[in-house]
Order: sequence, then C-alpha cells, then structure tokens
Amino acid sequence: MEEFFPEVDRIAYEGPESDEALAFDYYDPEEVVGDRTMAEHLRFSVAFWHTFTEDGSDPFGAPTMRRPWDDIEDPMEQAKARVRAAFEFMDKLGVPYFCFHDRDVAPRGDSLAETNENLEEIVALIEEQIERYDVELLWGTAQLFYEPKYVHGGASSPDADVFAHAAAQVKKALDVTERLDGENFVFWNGRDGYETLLNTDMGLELDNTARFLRMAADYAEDIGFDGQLLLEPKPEEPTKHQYDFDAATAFAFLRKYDLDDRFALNVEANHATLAGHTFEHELRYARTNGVLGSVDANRGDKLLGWDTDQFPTDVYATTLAMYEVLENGGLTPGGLNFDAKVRRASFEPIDLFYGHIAGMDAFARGLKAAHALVESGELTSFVEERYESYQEGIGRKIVEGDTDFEELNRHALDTKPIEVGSGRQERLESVLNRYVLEP
Ligand code: XLS
Ligand code: CA
Ligand code: CA
Repeated sequence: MEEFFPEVDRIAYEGPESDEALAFDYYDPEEVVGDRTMAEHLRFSVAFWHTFTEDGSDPFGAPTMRRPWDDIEDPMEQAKARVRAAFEFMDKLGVPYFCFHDRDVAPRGDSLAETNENLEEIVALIEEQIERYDVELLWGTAQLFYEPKYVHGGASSPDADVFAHAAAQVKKALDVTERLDGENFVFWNGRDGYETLLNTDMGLELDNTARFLRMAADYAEDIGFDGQLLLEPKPEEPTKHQYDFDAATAFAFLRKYDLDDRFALNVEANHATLAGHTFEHELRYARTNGVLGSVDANRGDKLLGWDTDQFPTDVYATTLAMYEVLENGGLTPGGLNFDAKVRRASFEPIDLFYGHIAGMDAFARGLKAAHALVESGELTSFVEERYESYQEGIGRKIVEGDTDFEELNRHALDTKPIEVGSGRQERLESVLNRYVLEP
C-alpha cells in the first residue's frame, strides 16, 4: 500500500519519561479526566489548509515546504494524493477530526460548474477515506477570500453578483459538509469589512451580511444539516476593519439581527490576541453569553502584529483555555481545531508531526491542570466570596431588580465607611502556578 509518511509509525502515549520524540508525553486518549476521556474532552482536529496546502512562501521568499505529493503535476491527482496523505497522517497521529475549506481540497476549474465537479470528485474520495479510517469531519467552510472577485468581500460586497456567487459557494460547501456528516459549519470571511469609509455603505453591508447568514441557516435546515453554524471573529488581516472584530462584536451582530439562536462562535486564540484580548477573555465572553461553539487552537507571537497561526505550546494559555472549556461543560459538537502551521523553516514532513504532537501535549497538560483547578474549587470559592454582598440585603435586591435609585441613595447615605476587599491577584496567580506545575 502507498505510504506518504513511511518514517512515522502510529504515535503512542509514552509519558514524559520517554525520550521518544514521536510519542505523546501527556496526551493519552484513553485516560479519564473527570467524567470523560482525554479524547472526548479535547476533540482534536487537523486543519487541512495549513497542514496539506501550506507551501511556506511569504512576501519575501519562495516556498520551502517539502511534501510527498510535490512532484505530482496533474492538479486533480495531486489533490487526491493530499487527501490520502491527510488520512494517513491523521490516523498515525490519532486525531479524530479534520476541517477544510472547499477550495483547499479540490482545484478550481474554468467555471463555477467545473469547480463544483472537481469538488464532488474529491469529496467522494474523502467519503471513502472517512469510512476507512476513524476520522470524521469537525467542520467545513467556504473559502470566500482568495479569488479577485472577493476583493471587496463576499456577502458584504458592493456587487450583487459577488453576493450571489458567495451564496452559491456556501450552498455547495454546506451540501458537501452535510454529505460528509460534518458536525459544524464555519463562516469566516476576512474580506467582509472595509478599508476606507470614503467608499463604504456600512449599514447596507451589515444588513446584507445578516441576510446572507439567514439564507444560509435556512438552506442548512432545508437540506437537513443539523450541525452547528459558527461565526469566527477576527479584527483585521486581510482587511483593515473586519466586521466580526471579536466575540463581543460578533455577538452584538447576531443579537441585532436575531441570529443568536442559529449561530454560535468559533473562537481562535490568535484572533483574540490580534483584537487586543487574551484567548481566555474571548472564551469567557463567548461562554458567558452562551455562544462558545468551537475553538481554533493556535497562538500568535506577542512581538509580531499579525496572524502567525503557530502551534499552541504555552501550557499557561492551554490551562486557562481548558478552564473555560470545562466550565462551559465541554465543546461538543465543537472541538479543538489546530488552525496552526509549522514555521517556514520547519519544512520537513516530520515537522508536521512534531507540531501537532506539541500542540496535543500542551492541551492535554492544560486539561489536567484546569481539571484539578476546577475540582479544587480554589478559584470559584474565592470568586463566590468576592461577590457575596449580592447574596443578601441591598445586593440581593439589586440582583432581583427589586430596588431603585431612591432606595440606593438612602442606603448610600446610611452606609458607614465602605470597606472593599483585596482582589488578591498575586495570590491567585500563585495558585494557578501550582496547578500548572503539578496538576
Ligand atoms: C483565518 C481564519 C480561517 C478560518 C477558516 O485567519 O483563521 O482560517 O478559520 O476560514
Ligand atoms: Ca481560524
Ligand atoms: Ca488565524
């Protein structure tokens, strides 16, 4: 049988004592943490685009990646080889899910009809591979940002023909996601936003984006797609001002257009940091508002102001993220998708394994630390105590909507000097350290 990564066997859990590099130190899929196995908590997914189509080029340099399918010239044959390689890769790594854009997996044709035919042919192969391996589709999406016609956006384009084309593309992508039993469908379009207000009708662009999403949700229902629909916030890049800036902006948009019961959010770590937030802030905001649907697990670089999409290896970040996921009751039907790429200088095929192993281990370790922290109740009991003035007296009346400014004024005039408590940040950070270092 053809093998794309013959130098790698199935990656096993060997524990931190092992010096085998192609093994997990912390990720043991069968290990039970609380009420679920690690595999059930983490629901890892490989991003097809970064792992199988990224070539390592940047504005200053040529492609660097060396891939086993590089020499196949026919685009359809190359696409098929990528798909077969992807399933071998995910099987060896023991990752249960993958995500893809329509245009990652199949080459474009000369017309939309021909492009759709190419996609159908590749999707048939993906279907076959899904049956053969223990790997499923976490989410599908339509790529509405590469082609020149999307220069001004998809659903927010000033040109109605582009809107229609974007709709046709999403329709097809929903069809194939449904055919492959995808559990979610993501909408991220980095060109829906604007470069300058001088040429922009912001009101119409926002209304049209909402119209587009409503039609997409209706179509999903028509074809019996019962997966979760997700918006993915990002503040900028490629567009200067993107409409889905962050979780709060995306949530406000969903509420304004009455779409919040049909869409949840796919929160990405690197997009959080680009928006000037921490990853855990975005997760907390989405969770608190009942729209934490799925996660793109990667990280940025604090010194670089762009979307570096690195593998997540910072255990503090993964601990705080898993804390939010656990408090959310898990992510199902979402998951942790590695929207991450190996660095341009990590160009050997084996680096793809190292990148994913590093990310999976960091999240497994973060899961254990977060679980221990949740179980201990050390943070929750502190927080409960901090807000206990709302449990009785005037605080209770505030929370129950049972008071007004007249009464609050009387209460304030009667109150002796107010004594507020310390926030104890440093103490709590040392509690966190204890769980990160010894979960
Ligand atoms: C780009 C986004 C994109 C989405 C899917 O920055 O992260 O890859 O996740 O279109
Ligand atoms: Ca993403
Ligand atoms: Ca990104």
